[in-house]
Amino acid sequence: MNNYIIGTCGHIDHGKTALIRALNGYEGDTTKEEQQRGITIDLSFSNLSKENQNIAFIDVPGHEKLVKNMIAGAFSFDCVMIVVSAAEKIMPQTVEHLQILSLLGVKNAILTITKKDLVEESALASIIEEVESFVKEFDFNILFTTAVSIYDENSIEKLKDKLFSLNASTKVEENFFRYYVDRIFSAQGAGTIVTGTVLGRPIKTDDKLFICDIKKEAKVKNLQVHGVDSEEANISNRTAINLSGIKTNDIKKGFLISKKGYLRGFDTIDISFKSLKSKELKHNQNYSIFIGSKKIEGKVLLFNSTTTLESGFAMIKAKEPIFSIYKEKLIIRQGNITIAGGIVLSPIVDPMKKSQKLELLEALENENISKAYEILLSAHKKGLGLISSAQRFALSHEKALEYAKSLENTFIDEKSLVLYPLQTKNLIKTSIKDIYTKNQFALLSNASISLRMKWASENFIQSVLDELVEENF
Ligand SMILES: Nc1nc2c(ncn2[C@@H]2O[C@H](COP(=O)(O)OP(=O)(O)OP(=O)(O)O)[C@@H](O)[C@H]2O)c(=O)[nH]1
Ligand SMILES: [Mg+2]
Repeated sequence: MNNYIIGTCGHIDHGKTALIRALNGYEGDTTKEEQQRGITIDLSFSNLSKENQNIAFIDVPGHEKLVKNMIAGAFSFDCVMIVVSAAEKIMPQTVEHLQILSLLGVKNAILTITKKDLVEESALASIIEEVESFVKEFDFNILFTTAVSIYDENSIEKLKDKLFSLNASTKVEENFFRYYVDRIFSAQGAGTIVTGTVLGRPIKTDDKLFICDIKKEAKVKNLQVHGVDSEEANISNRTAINLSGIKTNDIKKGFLISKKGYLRGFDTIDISFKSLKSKELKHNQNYSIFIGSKKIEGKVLLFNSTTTLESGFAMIKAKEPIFSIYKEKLIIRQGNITIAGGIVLSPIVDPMKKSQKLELLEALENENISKAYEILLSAHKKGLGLISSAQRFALSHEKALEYAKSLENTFIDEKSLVLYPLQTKNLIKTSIKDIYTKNQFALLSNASISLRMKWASENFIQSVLDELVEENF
């Protein structure tokens, strides 16, 4: 099944929700508050399918005070439908949404001019041109531009056809399942149900999942993909998971669900960032960090402790652990103001000298993974786990192994999945010689030595023993 997520963006009242209703009949804005105020407040999710194609829509609010809700949906867009009213053209939240989407790295875009019935037909061409030239200032790949009215069925049908002709899925398959919870509810007889977008690898019914934020396991009792019962949920699928073994009250919006053993949470992470035009990040100030559908409060510490910066490296010191992966995007805001966008460079922070850290961040920013491995290995003399590559470098196991094999002066233990710098052998050698000098009758085996040096794998120790034999020791 070919599927992708198209999310809306645009200023309040420009017709996002009405357009989705025209496309698939879905009635958004169903809560009492939404109906009273006549605006969208939280995200809504709906579909449009044809044959083996499914488009999942995420509709976002346009209100300036609700940008936080918009971000919680935008991180998972494969493509954005930029909705601009022909009557009002570009407005403040059109701009803010475009900025946020650019910072989140969303590239595919469809430009839809709505409410074309409200302007003279003769004026439409120049309106389209004006809006298009504004949007082109951003780094989007505009797949097509169209003008519609919900009262002109023909324009809606044409848009629908074009949407089905796209192949807009953009997500890369990471090494493991990741899923940010965006809604939680309980259903009579079923128990806890969460909804979210599948990132990374698929899941199946009966799979055991791990809720990172509360370190609890839960089992997949049932799955629904785009509203239909399903055995499996794949990348970019909007998925409802019925979880067993967990109470509804235990889960909150923004929690990250994964499989056990892949992700570690850290309350400090390293990022690179870029501020919006005429904005800056201030050293050691409090900000709200939006990552996935989660909002976290924390301080930003600029790497070189200047007072303010428009772009550079920084450390986020959060009030709770962040379960992020390499290259994951985040948005930095202060109150209701969007300040900057960030890219996670080190989701796992290792203690190291500042100069070494700078080298590591530069390597990670330039996607020089071999160099990053090298630097990390020199900081992890007692072994660097290969499993952590999934989080550190967003690499599959095979790719991580390939990189490891290309490294010089490195011992790879493929069984215990640990890398050691070759020079660490000397450490083990010295210790063996010590034992032997003290007691010539000591029984030395890889197993007995690994009891003393818990960080060293048996294979690694064996390779040292083999060398000692070769050296006639
Ligand atoms: N004349 C005309 N009115 C439209 C059209 N599309 C939407 N509207 C009207 O515009 C108003 C706002 O539409 P919504 O779809 O709620 O706007 P929205 O962008 O979802 O608003 P928020 O979610 O609050 O940001 C409603 O009264 C719609 O009926 C259109 O093509 N023509
Ligand atoms: Mg709406």
